[in-house]
Amino acid sequence: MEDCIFCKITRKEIPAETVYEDDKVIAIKDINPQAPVHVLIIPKEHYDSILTVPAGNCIISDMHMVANRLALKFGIVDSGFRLVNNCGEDGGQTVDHIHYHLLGGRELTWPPG
Ligand code: IU
Repeated sequence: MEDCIFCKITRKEIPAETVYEDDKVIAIKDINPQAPVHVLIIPKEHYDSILTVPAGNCIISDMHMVANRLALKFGIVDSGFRLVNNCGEDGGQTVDHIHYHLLGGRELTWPPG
């Protein structure tokens, strides 16, 4: 996607603090962190949201596996963490390229705002 900000980040046209990368997924530090650990896990292939990922596509489980690895890397496995996908306007999605937020490093409250 030509104008998608996360596609531009995956193509390295816009700088980001990359903490993980493989052929399918990139993970970057969020520019506006909401917790001591706040990483975005982004597939390199563009999908507008979780609603447009085709059934049987492995990208969702790939993203979860990256989240597990990063939780280990950032030392938040024992304390716990949250993996969030915002979908659509009421869900708080502001970038229309599917991504998960990995949040941890502090006690997270519930329910979310
Ligand atoms: P959301 O779930 O679509 O609202 O999440 C988008 C996130 O992307 C949000 O937390 C932003 O701070 C973050 N972000 C970023 O890290 N770098 C950027 O260039 C842009 C947004 I635009």
